[in-house]
Amino acid sequence: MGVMTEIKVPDIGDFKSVDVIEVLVKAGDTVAAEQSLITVESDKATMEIPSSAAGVVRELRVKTGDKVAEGTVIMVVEATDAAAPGPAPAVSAPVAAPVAAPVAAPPTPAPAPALMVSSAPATATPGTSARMTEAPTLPSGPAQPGSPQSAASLPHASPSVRKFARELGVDLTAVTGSGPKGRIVQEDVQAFVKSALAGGGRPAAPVAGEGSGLSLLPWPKVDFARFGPVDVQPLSRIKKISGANLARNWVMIPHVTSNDEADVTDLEAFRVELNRENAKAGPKLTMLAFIIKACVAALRRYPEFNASLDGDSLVYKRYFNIGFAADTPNGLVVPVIRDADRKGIFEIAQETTTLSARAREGKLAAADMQGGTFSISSLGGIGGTSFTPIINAPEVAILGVSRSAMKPQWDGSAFQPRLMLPLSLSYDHRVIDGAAGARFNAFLVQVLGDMRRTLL
Ligand code: CAO
Repeated sequence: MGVMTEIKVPDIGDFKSVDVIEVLVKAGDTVAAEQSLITVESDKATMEIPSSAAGVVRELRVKTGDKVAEGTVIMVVEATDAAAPGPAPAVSAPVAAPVAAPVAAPPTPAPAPALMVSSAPATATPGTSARMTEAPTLPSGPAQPGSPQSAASLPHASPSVRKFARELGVDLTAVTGSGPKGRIVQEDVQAFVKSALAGGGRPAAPVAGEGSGLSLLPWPKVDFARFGPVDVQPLSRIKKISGANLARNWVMIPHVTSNDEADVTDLEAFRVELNRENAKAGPKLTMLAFIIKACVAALRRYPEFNASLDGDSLVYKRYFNIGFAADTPNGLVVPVIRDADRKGIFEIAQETTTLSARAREGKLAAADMQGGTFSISSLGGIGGTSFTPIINAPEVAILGVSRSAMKPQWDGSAFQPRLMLPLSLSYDHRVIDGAAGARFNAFLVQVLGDMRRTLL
């Protein structure tokens, strides 16, 4: 039986307690001196801890997720003749494979005594036997093609994962990390390769002219607390769900937003008059209720706006369910007025009032938000002159409404003060041509200018 040696975490500089994020060997493995045993991570850095002795791993004392500090025993190694230090340790062997992607991590440096494979400048206290890799802070803009990527813009991954990616020719900037703080783990690289192979693509970065995936850079990681005090609040459940939907819709739908203005002077006077007459009896008539009715008329006239894409087909819906964005303390929700074509202005006004109250109380049922065919996002009560509403997939268009304002309008002989309502129509350009978008808006302008047109 050989001599048993405890392998301990060495002096790791300023880092008192760090997380074990990878264990690179298992009981029974033969390790060489300087071979990386575990990867640890602090708030700001990752590092691999090398073995200070050669031998066979007899006892593993740490696992992924443990916290370790200087002096923590990582494992017990039994010295054997066969385990003499070799030039090519199993885990940190120099990488012979070429780096396929131009922005992959730089090649592995020549092995240095007691230093791990690292692709970033060392920041550990001199004399320690572990080299630190600063957790990358990524630029918000894209890397310049062909330019070497600085250590500060490297994706967040441990050195062994970088090595693994290099061996497979994977550009880590194209891989989404599933580990804590978005760290890329080995499984992410494997999943990336599998999906690239399944799609017939290549794991390396896309080449100009090839129609491949988005290949986005990982999200910038910034230690905000370095620049001043911060508060961290978890996102609400609604924000998480709506955020994921908005992000998908924004990147997958080619949006075009067409802006116009409707003269609602007469309509507003009519609305105010009706509200005065019905002050005690009915619900308050809102501009939104009239806009919903006007949209139904426009959707009847231009049915492709009331449709959804289904593969290579367009599904035209013969019902008119109009969603409206409601701002709530917990985030945005879109309740739906069903069969708005069969409802009068008072009924629609009553429903929008009830649904938005329920939305603010967090009491909407799932069914209240389903089956929409077209949406309206009205910010008119708040302000603004125009904006780009994001299409609520699988719908193909959404109308944004901003604050109406008195503006001078030329009537052919003089300027007249008129109440103008800004309309911002976003539509899916795969389904709707620019001319159709402008026509839809122009029709809405006509209808809102004279609601009698809804009778036609
Ligand atoms: N221009 C000027 N004033 C307007 C207006 C417009 N386009 N629309 C409404 N207003 C005024 C109303 O006249 C009313 O004023 P008074 O209180 O003096 O009568 C006030 O704004 C409130 O309007 P309202 O009671 O009619 O409510 P609404 O129908 O405009 O809004 C709702 C209801 C649910 C749409 C709104 O509460 C809301 O949540 N809006 C935000 C939607 C949102 O967040 N969209 C962004 C999504 S991202 O695309």
